[in-house]
Amino acid sequence: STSPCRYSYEEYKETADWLLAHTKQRPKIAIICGSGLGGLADLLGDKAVFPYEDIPRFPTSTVPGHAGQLVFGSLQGRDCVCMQGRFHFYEGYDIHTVTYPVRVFYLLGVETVIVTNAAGGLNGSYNVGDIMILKDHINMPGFAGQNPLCGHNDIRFGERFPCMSDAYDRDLRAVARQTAEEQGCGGFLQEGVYCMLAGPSYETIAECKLLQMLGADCVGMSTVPEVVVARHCGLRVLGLSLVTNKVVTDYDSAEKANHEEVLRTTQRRTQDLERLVSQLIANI
Ligand code: 6GU
Repeated sequence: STSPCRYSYEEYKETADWLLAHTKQRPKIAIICGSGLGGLADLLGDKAVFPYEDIPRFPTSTVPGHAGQLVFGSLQGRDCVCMQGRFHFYEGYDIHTVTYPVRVFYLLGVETVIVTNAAGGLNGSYNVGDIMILKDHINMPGFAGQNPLCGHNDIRFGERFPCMSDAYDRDLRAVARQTAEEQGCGGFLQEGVYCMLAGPSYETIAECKLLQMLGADCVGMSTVPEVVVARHCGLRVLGLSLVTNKVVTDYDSAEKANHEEVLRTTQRRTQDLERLVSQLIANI
């Protein structure tokens, strides 16, 4: 539920100051890795690794085997901080906790956030394995009162009523498109609208048809809260979805949305996505 002022400025600051005292790195880029896409953090050079439970006031993972850590390091000669393991609303974290790391990034001096996720394909012309650059989003939990900016607004982070029509940076999207072409990913690259639902249940057939009518191209259970908080404090955002499965819209279909297919596709494309993000960072 939304308690007003879930966290104070001083709490985020304490976390950020602790991190700044424990690493010499000063990243301008943060990467929030989607489920199964955390392998990117292993590519960083000159790593400083902080398990979430060691970071003052940082949320901790309650799920065993879901160990999360912040990885600072260098990718393509650029200092980055990488979230290996994110907090999902469906795990029971409140919406302010889900976005806690984003304000810490801001206080570290980060200017650009790259978010990745696994998503279901709603657009009929999308294929399993496609990579979609986020052009826009539909914040369905926000419609239902779960916007991470609900509650007291601390002006040190941003304004009360932030604009979201430019949430996904046009220049970063152009760099992503160009890098994808160079990497040979152009044949399975899309650009579209991501719709977040709270999950954890997958969509019914009627819900999938509804989301298609609303103009959504992909559906998932993450990313949007982090993007809203990042834009609030003026960070530039690039979002990438991996289309891990196609949603079912036919009552006669025997297909069923399932986590195993999501994992299989993630494994198949994880290297492509890692290379894309890594090369992209060199180009921004
Ligand atoms: Cl089909 N739906 C949702 N909500 N999230 C997903 C997904 C589908 N596939 C991967 N993530």
